[in-house]
Amino acid sequence: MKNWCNVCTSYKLNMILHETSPHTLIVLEFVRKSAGMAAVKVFCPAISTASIRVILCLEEVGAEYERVNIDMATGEHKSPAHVAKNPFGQVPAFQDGDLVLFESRAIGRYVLRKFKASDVDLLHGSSLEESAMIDVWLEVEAQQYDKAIGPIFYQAVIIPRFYGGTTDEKVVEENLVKLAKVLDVYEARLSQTKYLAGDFFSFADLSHYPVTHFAIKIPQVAALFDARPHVKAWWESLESRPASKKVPAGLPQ
Ligand code: GS8
Repeated sequence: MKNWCNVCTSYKLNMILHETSPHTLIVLEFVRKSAGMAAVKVFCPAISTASIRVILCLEEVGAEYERVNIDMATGEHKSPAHVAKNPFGQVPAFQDGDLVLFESRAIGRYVLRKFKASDVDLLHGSSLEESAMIDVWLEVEAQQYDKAIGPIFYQAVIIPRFYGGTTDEKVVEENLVKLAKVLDVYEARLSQTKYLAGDFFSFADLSHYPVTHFAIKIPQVAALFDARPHVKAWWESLESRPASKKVPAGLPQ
């Protein structure tokens, strides 16, 4: 009985889980597959903001997953094989057995529902009120925040860096004004609650992480955060999460 542990459900499985030789890892893979537990797959490059949303969800819940690289530089995201998974020819795509999904926020919700645990439930499905507040701030992220910070990031970073183009400063300026107004709402909200949906970290907070992680390196964006102490403290708490540390620090050269 010395190999028995609290998390394993059978003695045999326990034996397998606690052995690490290549042979037993193959056995473990066989056990996982025959029990319908094959790792889920995310089809994406290492760096793409929408894809990082999905990866963060998987990291937060501690799920096993495989990232299948999609080389956007060679247009692999437009290949028939990828378009069969994401009909818009975008990343990410996701697969769990026969289920194929696209749209990072929908994939994130699926991952968080599938792998939720009593101590890790970023959707608070057992509370009607809390899950409704998470939905509110997820909508705000997609409809207000992303629509302001996204064009700033695209113009100030992606266009010059990856397309050799020139930043449209007018678009940047207009969206900095929009972002400032959105962050004023966040500042008021975060002066009342530690996180957006309440005093608990949720998918609503997580969903802001990917684009902000890169865009906050733009000085005008950083200045908007610095000028709002509650927003800044919220951002620092998101940055300090162990899952966030898995996100590549910078864009590829
Ligand atoms: C957006 C996906 C997207 O724009 C989602 O999954 O959340 N609403 C979708 N993906 C970009 C990469 S940035 O993460 C993409 O695939 N761009 C290439 C293209 O549109 O051709």
